[in-house]
Amino acid sequence: MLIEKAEVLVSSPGRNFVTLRITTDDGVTGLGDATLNGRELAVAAYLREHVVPLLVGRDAHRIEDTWQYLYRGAYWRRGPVTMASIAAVDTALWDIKAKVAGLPLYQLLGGRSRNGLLVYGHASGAELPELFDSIREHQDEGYRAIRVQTGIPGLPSVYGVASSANARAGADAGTDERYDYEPARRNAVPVEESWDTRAYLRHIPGVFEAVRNEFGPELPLLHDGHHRLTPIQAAKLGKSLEPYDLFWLEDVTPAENQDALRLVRQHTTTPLAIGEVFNTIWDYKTLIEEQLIDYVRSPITHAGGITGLRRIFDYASVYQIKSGIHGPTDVSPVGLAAAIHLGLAIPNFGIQEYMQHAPATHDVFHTTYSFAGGMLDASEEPGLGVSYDDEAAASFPYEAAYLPVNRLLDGSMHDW
Ligand code: EZ4
Ligand code: CO
Repeated sequence: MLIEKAEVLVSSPGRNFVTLRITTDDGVTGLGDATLNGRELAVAAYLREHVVPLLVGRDAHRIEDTWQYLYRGAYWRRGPVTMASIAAVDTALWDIKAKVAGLPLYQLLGGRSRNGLLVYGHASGAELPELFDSIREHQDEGYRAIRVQTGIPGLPSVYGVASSANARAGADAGTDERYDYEPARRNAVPVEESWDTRAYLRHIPGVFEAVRNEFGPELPLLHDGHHRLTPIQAAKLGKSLEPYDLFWLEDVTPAENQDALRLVRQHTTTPLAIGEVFNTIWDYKTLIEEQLIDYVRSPITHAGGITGLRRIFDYASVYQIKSGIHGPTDVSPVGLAAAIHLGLAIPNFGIQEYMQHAPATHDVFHTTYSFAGGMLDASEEPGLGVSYDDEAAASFPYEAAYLPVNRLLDGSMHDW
């Protein structure tokens, strides 16, 4: 079974997505997600110019060999553009293999280890009353675990806080509003936000105290620090949140420095999750071997596909570290479906992030996975169970959109 064609599909149904579709000589197709928020066209070019020509004529069944060929064979290894491209090829080939077998993909990954995937959703509010409403709305939709993000006094806009109108309705293309729940905006250049770490550290513990008082001790709560703290600030935050029993505290320090987590770990028992911007197993080496984290956050889309991420999870499982796959709306329904299949099969599943895609996204990506009772599950359709509607995609052309950048109050650039 040879690869006959590979198409790079760029569309913007609710937000920008890059999708790879591989077709074999006997007409079987597979999909892979290669969306890299704010750098979409770099991945599309990498795929079109440097990967697609290498794929045509290869044996579609040789998934591991193709992965090694694209990883080792590039000479210039790793990085989000390369690894998102490899991820798309890998996912599309798994989709094809499962379709040929006539089985849902999770069956090829070892079969079902659980009935479904516990997910968490994103509640947010500028102030406590709005946050409480958002938590209740999520509970009403079935969510059984909730990420909590709030406004910070003195800062006009803060990561993770959706404007309430958009959080309910989703944003329309071309408006000045937030871009499909997420912080990226359709704009030729990134918007600038401001940041004050001391104000954040003063405010957040009181927010969690209020949420626990309102919602009780059982509800699993999560929080995302979004890479903004120094190690000692992160240690202080983890310690100050201990009374509120978080499920996890995410991305407390900038992700490049694995050693930073050593200091954080020495000071707090709050569970730590990291890795949504990591793309290979090497980014986790110190963190996993020294047991400095509790959850691995990379998505299939950015960490070399099912082949790349499964290897990271196997390594993590040796140290009782679990999965916490990134599931924002900037991972396409193809990337999410792949995460669901992998999450059903692995022994060390932790939790799956789930932000629901906009209706326009589902006009292009027809999905078969289900969300009920706070759990995601794959369908029994062979492969990933997602198809791509070219006709619908034609009415959603790419439009530049960027994540914001952050400045401290004195104007210095800071991590966003
Ligand atoms: O900012 O996916 O945990 N989720 C996150 C996301 C990221 C975006 C970046 O593209 O941190 O909201
Ligand atoms: Co995050």
